Amino acid sequence: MLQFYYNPRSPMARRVWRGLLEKDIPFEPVLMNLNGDQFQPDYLEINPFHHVPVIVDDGFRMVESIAILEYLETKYPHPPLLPKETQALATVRMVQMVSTNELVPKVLPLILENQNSPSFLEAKQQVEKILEFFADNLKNNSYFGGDNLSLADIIAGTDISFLPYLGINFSSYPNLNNWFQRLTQRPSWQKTELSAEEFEQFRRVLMIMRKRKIKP
Ligand SMILES: N[C@@H](CCC(=O)N[C@@H](CS)C(=O)NCC(=O)O)C(=O)O
Repeated sequence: MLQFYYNPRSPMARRVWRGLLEKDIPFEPVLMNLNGDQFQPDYLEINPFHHVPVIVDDGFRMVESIAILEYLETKYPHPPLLPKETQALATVRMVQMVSTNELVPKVLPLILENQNSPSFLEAKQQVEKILEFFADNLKNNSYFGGDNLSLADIIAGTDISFLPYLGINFSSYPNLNNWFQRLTQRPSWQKTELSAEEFEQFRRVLMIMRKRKIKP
């Protein structure tokens, strides 16, 4: 059976977790305590970069959340998480890249910095720009690729899900707000989303990791 190395607080692991649940792929969860399990020699053999998530499927090892989701899409094509139509597919690819390359680098300053600090305010401004971009690309569709959930929804939806806990909500963008509500109602989300209390614990763990100079 496919093994899934994860920690429930890791957003990158939650991307893959949600993909597995949406596709109803049976898997064996392997819980990693990111306080040190990731540096054990056995794990470093599986992932020399000491990150979660990792999957091992029939002996085939994969790291990197997006690459893993792409692999799952090819190997377990039903239900599809990529649209077929050219522009819809291009939008999905673009949104997942924007989320990864523009939004994710702003996560740490938003979570860890004082809310009046220049780096927090700069990150917040960038996030507002990203939310506007997402809303423009979502248009009046239910999901970024059209009527059905796609990898872009899983990736961007996971990456922005902590924002409401930091006082950044989506109310200026009604279509994005409705999309986010739609996502949070899905069983895959309800099983994996962090509560406000769990988010607070996550924030504390990040602070400890930063002090110890571990990359969160
Ligand atoms: N680009 C990687 C990033 C994975 C990553 O940064 N994982 C973090 C948790 S969100 C981690 O495992 N941190 C512990 C460490 O690096 O020691 C991916 O998308 O899978």
